This record gives sequence, C-alpha cells and structure tokens, in this order.
Amino acid sequence: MANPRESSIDGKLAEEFAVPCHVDEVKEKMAAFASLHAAAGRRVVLITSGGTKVPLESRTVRFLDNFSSGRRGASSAEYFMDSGYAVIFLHRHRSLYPYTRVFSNINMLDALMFRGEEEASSGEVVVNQQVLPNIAKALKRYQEVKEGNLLLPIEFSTLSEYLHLLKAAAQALSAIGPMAMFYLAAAVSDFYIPASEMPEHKIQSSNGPLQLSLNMVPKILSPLVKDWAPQAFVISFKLETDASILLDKARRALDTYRHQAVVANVLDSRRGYVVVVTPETQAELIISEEDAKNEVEIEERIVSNLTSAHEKFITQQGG
Ligand code: PAZ
Repeated sequence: MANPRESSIDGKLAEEFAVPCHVDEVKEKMAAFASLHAAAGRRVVLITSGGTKVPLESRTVRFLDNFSSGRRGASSAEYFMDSGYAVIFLHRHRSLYPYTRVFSNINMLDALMFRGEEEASSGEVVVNQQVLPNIAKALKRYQEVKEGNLLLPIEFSTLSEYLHLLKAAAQALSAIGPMAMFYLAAAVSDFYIPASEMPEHKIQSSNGPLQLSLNMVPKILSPLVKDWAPQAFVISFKLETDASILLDKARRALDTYRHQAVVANVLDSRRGYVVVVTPETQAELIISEEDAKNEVEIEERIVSNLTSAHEKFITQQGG
C-alpha cells in the first residue's frame, strides 16, 4: 500500500513543479554510477550546490534567486574525492565547479600569452604562470578524477529541476544503502508559485505594483530520509543571518527529520566557522588566521569530520 505521506509529496511534486524531460535518463546514469563505485568498495556522496531559481512567469523573464556561490559544494567535492569518494555533483548551472573554482575570477585572456618573441605571428599560446600559479596541480588532479570516472556532474537551474533531480538521485542511490551520503549544501527556496498559478507571459508593469503570493515548498528532506533513501547517511545544511537562532534551528531540523547531522553556519562567517550538529554531539570547526594564511579551507575540516562519522555509521549498520 502507498505510504500516504510519500504520496502527498509525490503528488505535489508532479502537479505543481514542472518535471524536467531528462529526469529518467539522469536517474539511470546516477544509479549506474553509484552501483559501479559501490561494487568496487567506494562510497558515493551526492553533493547539492548553488542556489535555486524560482520563476515568476512560465516564459521566464523574472525570477527569485537563493544566494549561494557554489564554493562550499565545489571545494567539498574535491576533498571528498581526495578521501576516496565518488561524487555526484548536483549543482546550479554556472555556479562554482570543482578544480576550476579557483580560476573563476580570472579573465581567460589575461591568463594566456603568446610563446616567444614572435608573439601573435607564431600562433602558439601558453598559460601565464603568474596569473594561474596552480594550474598544473589542478589540471593533474582533474585528469585523474576524469580517468577514474569519480565525478558525475548534473545541473539544475530552477527549484522544480532541483526537487525532481534530488528525488531521482535519492531513489537511484537507495540501492547502495549506507554506502551513500547526501551532503545537501545547496541554498533552496522555501517559497514558490505553483505551475497552475503562474502567468505565462511577462508580468506587465503597466498593471501597477506587483503583489506576490507564494506557497511553501514541501519539505523534501522528510521523504528523502524516510522513504526514498532510508539507509543513507544524510547531512543537511542550515544557513542563518541571525547567529542567536542558528543552533536551535539546527537541533529542530534533526528532531523533525531524524537524519544524521546538520552543518550550521552564519552567512558572514561561513568561510571560517561552522558547527556540525548531530543528535549526540556538537563540533565547532574553525579556521584561524594562521590557517587562512596557509590557505586551509573549512571544507577540508567539514569533509574530514563527516567522512569519519560516515565510516562509523556504516560499521554500525553492519556494512
Ligand atoms: O555556496 P557558498 O559557499 O557561497 O555558501 C554555502 C552555503 C551558505 C549556501 C551553505 O553552507 C548552506 O548553508 N546551505 C544551506 C542553505 C539554506 O539553509 O538554505
């Protein structure tokens, strides 16, 4: 018999959020990727990264966006692969990407130059090492990752795409049980306009001031943990701007969804301070001034904390 809670969220997803046409194809790809790596004894992490976009018109000119550069997801993906994981990287189109993220602020033409005196006439172009000092290191690691088929990138832009692709990912990864980790770092809208209420054409300013009424997005963490991937190790992220409510909100999320951990962070300090909250523990991870000088990133510490916890979780599940 269908689980009524599951059916209600499934029904809402199908009715009010446009289903991306490639979702079944992507689901098969994710399932094949996960079983290939799990068969080789490798754990698989699904990382979500970047912000969702909520269209105001179906032929979209305007939309609401959730803030996220994608840096946390992209850098974490690198540290997970360094720790032996295969990564499904469900990320917002054009947000930061593993390995290329460090070059994202560089104009490509500033990073290139002609070889030798002849300049343009030689036609030979090389990388300017002053502009891109670590390019060889990043390229080497990127090629190893590609050869090992360790990274499966999947893109989303809208909230609808995100929700359907995350559901597909959860169902695809359920086959590998506790070997799967979900690392849900994307910034996801809490509000949306249902497909049935969305105007088709561009909203006209000649009609006067715009009043928006937005519905609440269904809490997808609930069916993910209980129904779609019940054996997986699930980490959600909690972002606040008011530090005084952060830990309370993180604890409430754990009580409600009964998943394994919440990584709690405040917008302004997120690069230097996070708290990993589990039902039993609370670990502060801090990047000191010295660490920052040595280019230590907080994601390295988050990933190290969570991979150890995942290891224990697998052992407890008898895996
Ligand atoms: O992508 P980024 O590095 O700029 O920021 C990361 C983050 C703040 C989006 C992430 O750590 C996070 O908290 N995500 C969950 C956001 C939320 O509560 O909706």
